[in-house]
Amino acid sequence: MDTVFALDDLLEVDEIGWARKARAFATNRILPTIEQDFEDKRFRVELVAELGAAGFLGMHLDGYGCAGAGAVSYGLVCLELEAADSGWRTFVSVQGSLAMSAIHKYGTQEQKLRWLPGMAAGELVGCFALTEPTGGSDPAAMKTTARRDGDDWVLDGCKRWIGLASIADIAVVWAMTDEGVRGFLVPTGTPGFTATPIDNKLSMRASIQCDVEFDAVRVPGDAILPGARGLSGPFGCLNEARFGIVWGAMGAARSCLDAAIGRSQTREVFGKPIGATQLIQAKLADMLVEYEKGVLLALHLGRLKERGTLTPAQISVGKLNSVREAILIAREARTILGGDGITSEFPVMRHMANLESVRTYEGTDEIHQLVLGRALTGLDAFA
Ligand code: TGC
Repeated sequence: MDTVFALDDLLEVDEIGWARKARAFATNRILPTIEQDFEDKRFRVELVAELGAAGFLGMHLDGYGCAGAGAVSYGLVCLELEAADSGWRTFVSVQGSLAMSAIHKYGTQEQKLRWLPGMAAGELVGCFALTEPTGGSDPAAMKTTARRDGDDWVLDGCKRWIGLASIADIAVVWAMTDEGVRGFLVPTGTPGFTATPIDNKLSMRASIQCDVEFDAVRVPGDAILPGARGLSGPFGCLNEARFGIVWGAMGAARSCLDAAIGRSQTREVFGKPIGATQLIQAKLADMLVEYEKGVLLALHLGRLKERGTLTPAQISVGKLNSVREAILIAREARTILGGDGITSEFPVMRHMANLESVRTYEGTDEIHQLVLGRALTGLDAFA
């Protein structure tokens, strides 16, 4: 099921090319094993280099081996990958939108040359350590510290829900210093750095999220990202990742809608396919309307991003809408599938479970509501 509004008519030829490439990757490399991988809690690390070879890692960045593609192309790739599984879109987000973006935006030339080409190729993996065990919504309250010791920095503290940390080569770590929040590049082999995968997840099971500890982790003075000062540093990267989610969640929604349409044509109840009943058609129509609206909103935000005018509040509109509606579409799809909808014969429960994570990371629904409330009223309701 592609958009009934002929989305391709609104896209450039190269954008359609990126989308087709990502759909082929998802179809051939992710979908054949994803149900079993989800069941087995298996992250197929061998696909990382293939994603790099396809040009998907840091694809919206310029130079250093990155593809330099437009925002809409990047969004379409996120949509196609997340139509297979949110875990793989998350991988591309953490690597490209968070870790690589941080180095690209705030790093020295030396740091960029050291890390970005290998990360773009999928030879090196990065992670982005911001969220702490006490919660992710208020990074201003972070307890992880970095203190000067001679020419070095010494980091202490804990982070939680850090994607890829146990397989990462380099961690972008946000820590409180005497001069506020700063970012550091910490090779994960540094003594005192420990990453432990969180094992009891019922969502995002085909991807890796970790607890991370810093026990007197010593890095040289030039490990600091000089271009990032204060929380605008990590938030600038979260903007990139949230933008990818605006598109990605619609991919999960499309997959659920596809499953529901297909099943409605074959599942017979009361002597005819349920797709021939008005109740089911009404559900499918409502799901389609929200999917089409979500994709068109994503495209609008993508065009604003390409023009350089996209604001954080506009990203909040997109993230809030896409994930919320994708969850509703997944739930409605499940009802159309009946009891079979709770099995792994269909992708719907897997998407539904994954989307609960997507709803929570990169700013919860409530955080985005408050960002928008502040934009509308000029009044800050966070504290
Ligand atoms: P506030 O006073 O609003 O701002 C502090 C400074 O940050 C700037 N800023 C932004 N800059 C760029 N983009 C944005 N979206 C920005 N939002 C704020 C702001 O201009 C200010 O700069 P400056 O230079 O004046 O200091 O800060 P606040 O503490 O009141 O923030 C409020 C709030 C709630 C919006 C913010 O804290 C927030 O967005 N919270 C949610 C954080 C979040 O999304 N956490 C989840 C991260 S997911 C994760 O860590 C896992 S990574 C994925 C993985 O590994 O799998």
